[in-house]
Amino acid sequence: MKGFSFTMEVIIALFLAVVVIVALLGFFLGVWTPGTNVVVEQQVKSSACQKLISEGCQNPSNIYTNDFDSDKNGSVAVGSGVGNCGDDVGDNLMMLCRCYFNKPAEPECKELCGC
Ligand SMILES: [Ca+2]
Repeated sequence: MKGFSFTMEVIIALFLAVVVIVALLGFFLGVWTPGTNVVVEQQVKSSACQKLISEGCQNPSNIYTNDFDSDKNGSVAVGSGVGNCGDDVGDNLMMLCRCYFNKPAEPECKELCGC
């Protein structure tokens, strides 16, 4: 009987350990990673907005977001096109506003940058 109870304790301990590991993995994969992406998006936005402001708040589609897939087409290529998210129009601030910050129109995008 003592052996049985020891086995049950081990099973319960293992079960709890697995639950804790799964919870931690879920936290890191499900919560932490999107949090990191949001930080990156904010960094790209703030540096692109600084460029927009330094150029007198002109056309956001002329501000390129280097090394960031702003038009969400799966590749990084600068360009001043404007289109739907997923189209290969070029990674620029206007597409960043449209595809990541829910600001599809140019005045909204400028406002997001504090222009
Ligand atoms: Ca792209």
